[in-house]
Amino acid sequence: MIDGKRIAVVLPAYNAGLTLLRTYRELPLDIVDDVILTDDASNDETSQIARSLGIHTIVHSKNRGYGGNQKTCYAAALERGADIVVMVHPDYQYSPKLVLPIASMIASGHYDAVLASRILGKGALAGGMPLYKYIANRALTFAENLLLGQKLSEYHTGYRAWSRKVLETLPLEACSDDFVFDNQMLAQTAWFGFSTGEISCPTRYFEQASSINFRRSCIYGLGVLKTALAYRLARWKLTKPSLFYDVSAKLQRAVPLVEAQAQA
Ligand SMILES: Nc1nc2c(ncn2[C@@H]2O[C@H](COP(=O)(O)OP(=O)(O)O)[C@@H](O)[C@H]2O)c(=O)[nH]1
Ligand SMILES: [Mg+2]
Repeated sequence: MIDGKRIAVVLPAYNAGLTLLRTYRELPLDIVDDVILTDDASNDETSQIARSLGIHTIVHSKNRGYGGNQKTCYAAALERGADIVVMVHPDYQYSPKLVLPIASMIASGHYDAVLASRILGKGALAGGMPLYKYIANRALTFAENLLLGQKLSEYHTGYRAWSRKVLETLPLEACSDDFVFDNQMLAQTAWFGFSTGEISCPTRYFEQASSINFRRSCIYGLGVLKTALAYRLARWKLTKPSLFYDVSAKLQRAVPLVEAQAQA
């Protein structure tokens, strides 16, 4: 708890067996009330390890994709009463020790969402981020800041936090089940007028922490540009994309959870 607010950490996992324990061990469990892992049909021991650690574990019967996995995470966190939800990749790429300051920024009431940025503080290249990913990150961020009217240092981190209000308001079911989910969610956050803060975070690149190849990264990059353009056109009232207008697409709480748990 922070200031009487219930803190959940959600871990969207895919083949995280080799890094989950290290990630979990560094969580500040004294202030974290709930840890939830959703296993997107991994081929390894992810769910067994998660259960052995006492983590609330949900297993998808088949691979839904990175975005689909996060939808399950957030639905579960809301269902279990979270006031603040911190999402961190369980691949030990980001420092779990920062959950306290990240969640505190939301508990303060100043921010609705918080991103742990690898770009603030110059840590990305030092942490081993490949140069092509760094350049793409900077270029996409520049374009997005222009089109979304924001001033963020990056939009691509796998470490982010949300207030309950954000998760209950955004039409997250209208977002993709693929990697571009992260970006669409941030565009929705801006669209619905929520404020986003940032904190700097060290990053680590090693084999198990980074598996997305060049081709998938390019698909993601194009999706990011499409999302930012959609936002700008919608702001200019030229289009009404479901990403921003389909208010019926709020997170379906029970349905995916029942399906996921029944198959576990
Ligand atoms: N649900 C799901 N997650 C995936 C899949 N492939 C990768 N991920 C996760 O997506 C996240 C980002 O991928 P990662 O390879 O770490 O990217 P990078 O760190 O940006 O190079 C990680 O937490 C992966 O476990 C997948 O097929 N399904
Ligand atoms: Mg990673």
